Amino acid sequence: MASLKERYGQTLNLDKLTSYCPGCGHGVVTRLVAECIEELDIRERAISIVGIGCGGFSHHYMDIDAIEATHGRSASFAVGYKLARPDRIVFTYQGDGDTSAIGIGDTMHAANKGMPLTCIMVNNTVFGMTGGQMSPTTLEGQVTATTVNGRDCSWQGYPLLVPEMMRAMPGVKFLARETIGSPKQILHAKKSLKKAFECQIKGLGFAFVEMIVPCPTGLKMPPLKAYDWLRDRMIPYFQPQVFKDEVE
Ligand SMILES: Cc1ncc(C[n+]2csc(CCOP(=O)(O)OP(=O)(O)O)c2C)c(N)n1
Ligand code: SF4
Ligand SMILES: [Mg+2]
Repeated sequence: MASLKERYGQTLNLDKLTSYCPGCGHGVVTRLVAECIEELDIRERAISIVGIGCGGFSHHYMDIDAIEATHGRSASFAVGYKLARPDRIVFTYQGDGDTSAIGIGDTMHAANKGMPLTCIMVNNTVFGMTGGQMSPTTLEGQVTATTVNGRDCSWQGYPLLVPEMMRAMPGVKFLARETIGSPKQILHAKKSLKKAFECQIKGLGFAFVEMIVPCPTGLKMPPLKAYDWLRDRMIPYFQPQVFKDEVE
């Protein structure tokens, strides 16, 4: 019988037990990223720059180089690293809080520079790691640890649509929002993640993929209910689409 390494390749580290909660979207995204790296044969060149949040453990489950950036600063770390080592395939793996709250300036300026980088934002609409507080992407009316009566957009602002904010930037060459609510959506998401890496391999410019996923613990729901919530509440607002594809 084939060993796990023979079946799944070198990138996915199956020796490590995951820290993700049952039903957490990070598990699926981490797996997809590892599969893309393996299939593109870039494991030796890839470096993951993780943010602070539950996805900050994603590099534990891949046998690749990694840097743990300070909260919100992954995109700036990536810019610096790529300038020093243009031969490397540099990608960020961050949550919605990391990318779009404390890190929104870093994210937008990195995108606007148009350097060949791959940035992955895993949006579960809460600060998962710290106990499910409101993040910039929390939906209108969504109850969180800090919006106990639901987010009131009249004074707390509206959920940020990060890819839409990048759309007009000429240096952004691949831009997509994907989700993981069904096998079909997962396969589509993998295509976009792969293109976001290919965009960098070909030296075309900045690539960004937002992944819409559930955080059952932050939502205080069992996994299946959290997936219903993903379908019924998150997807209608955060509509999956490929905004830009200049990779072909
Ligand atoms: C400078 C700084 N401020 C605040 C924190 C506390 N903190 C840790 S993780 C986190 C938010 C994580 O949320 P997100 O990026 O959405 O990731 P998730 O856990 O939901 O995947 C915060 C605010 C920190 N570590 N450093
Ligand atoms: S708290 Fe949420 S984001 Fe963090 S591991 Fe658990 S389900 Fe995933
Ligand atoms: Mg989050």
